[in-house]
Amino acid sequence: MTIQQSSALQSLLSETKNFIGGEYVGSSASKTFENFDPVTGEVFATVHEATEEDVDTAVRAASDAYRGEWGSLTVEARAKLLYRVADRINERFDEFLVAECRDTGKPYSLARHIDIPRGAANFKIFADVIRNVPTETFRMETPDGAGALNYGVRLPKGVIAVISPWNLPLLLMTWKVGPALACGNTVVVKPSEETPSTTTLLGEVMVEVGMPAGVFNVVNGFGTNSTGEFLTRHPEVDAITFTGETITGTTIMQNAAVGIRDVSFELGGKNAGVVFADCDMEQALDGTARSVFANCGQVCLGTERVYVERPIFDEFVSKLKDRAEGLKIGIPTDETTGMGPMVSRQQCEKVLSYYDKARELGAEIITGGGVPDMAEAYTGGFWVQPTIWTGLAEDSPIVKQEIFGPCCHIQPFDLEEEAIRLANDTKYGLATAIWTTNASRAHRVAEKIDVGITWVNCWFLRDLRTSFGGAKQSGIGREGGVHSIDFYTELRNVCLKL
Ligand code: NAD
Ligand code: 6OD
Repeated sequence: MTIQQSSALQSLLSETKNFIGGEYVGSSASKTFENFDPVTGEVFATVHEATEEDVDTAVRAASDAYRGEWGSLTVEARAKLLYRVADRINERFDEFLVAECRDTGKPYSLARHIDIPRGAANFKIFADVIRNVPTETFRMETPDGAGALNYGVRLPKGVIAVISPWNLPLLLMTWKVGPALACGNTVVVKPSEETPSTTTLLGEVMVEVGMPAGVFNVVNGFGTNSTGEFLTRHPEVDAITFTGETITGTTIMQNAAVGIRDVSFELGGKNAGVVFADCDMEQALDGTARSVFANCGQVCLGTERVYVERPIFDEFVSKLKDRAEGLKIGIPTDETTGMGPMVSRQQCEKVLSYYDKARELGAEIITGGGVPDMAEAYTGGFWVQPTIWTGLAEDSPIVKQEIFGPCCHIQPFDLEEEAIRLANDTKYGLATAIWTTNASRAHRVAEKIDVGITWVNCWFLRDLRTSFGGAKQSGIGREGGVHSIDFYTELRNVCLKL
């Protein structure tokens, strides 16, 4: 499929600048880095790296906007602007699609149904939530009999630093920018260095809808000793919201400790799928295949450990293998592509190193385990095969560590308690998918697996009003619906003596 690219998009996709105070600006030190096409491995854009000075300018722009025009808008006016942002993303849908798929290599068919629509929906949902969010009131008795009224007032926190990863760039960035702005904050966003394009393009949308300058800022660059660190250390940042690896969260938390800034973290996972013999087999297979291979396995909610009740183990493994082998590996623009490349050379090498490790450890390789044959033009790209293993010990690195690739290890179990114990035997606690037609069992098991998000007979089915976040080392706090409002506002109590 070919999409006509506007000249604005073409220029953004060759030279990606920072967006500060309502304008695109280059790196003040003329520092740049390269953006690689995952399909070919070739460079397609130069990205301007925001220096410490640029980050400071962005935070000041955000701080000025917060204290200026933006801070004086009513909730209704803010909500209307956010609706305009969503509408404009939808009007420029194809440009966001091209930019997102260029950065990530993901299939158009996937981004068209998930990434771009959610990029728009994330603004509408939080415009709706902020219009409707209740505040608490408590009528209290006092010795004089007159009483007092306590009521809560929610006010924005100020300047929010948004640090986002590369796997669902637009979706995960807007998931935080939407509620932050709905609540009246301003933002400085640092997208992943691998995927700066859609976040940067959003700057144009902000100008087009009349968003006051400085409300939304983008600084491009790396993490440690670079833009991300400059941003999270900046003393005028009031709170930090981050999605990414658990280890990065540890560093950011240390920076946030200086000045006692609040954090919201959505971190890594090593999610278990639990498949009972009484499941609807086709549903469990389709859902598990999606949860393992979608987005080339680069979904934090994805399943990397599958526990299958022994009577259906062989059948399940054999049919999941068929699904893996039925996936067409291909380029984003081919509408029949089921799986694209990994996002980067580094992530590709990391996944392939786990493939080698599994072989060394004596895993039974049910399918995959290597690099697919690609046409000449794409051999420089970051390709890996969808892979399924069985037979490894539960304490092997393949079963313990987050790989973030299109692969899973499948293990049989005999008893419900055993499945729960295996699912919980991890430092992570993000998500799980349970496959059973027994409703009592579903409720029972759902309460016993220590995760923030449980799906029963489905996967990645999202109602944006619900809480989202991880237990254990998979995160701190919850976002989604009113939970996002809790993070992006300061709740104050007013006690009024009657
Ligand atoms: P990452 O932690 O390497 O990077 C995420 C972002 O943090 C990037 O923008 C990066 O530049 C920045 N960063 C890195 N070091 C930093 C530092 N010291 N200070 C400030 N910023 C810094 O993660 P990634 O590789 O981009 O994404 C994959 C990871 O994200 C996986 O672990 C995945 O599970 C996790 N993830 C979690 C969720 C969730 O909702 N829980 C969602 C998506 C991805
Ligand atoms: O759907 C969402 O809101 C969300 N935060 C998804 C996270 C996916 C992780 O890769």
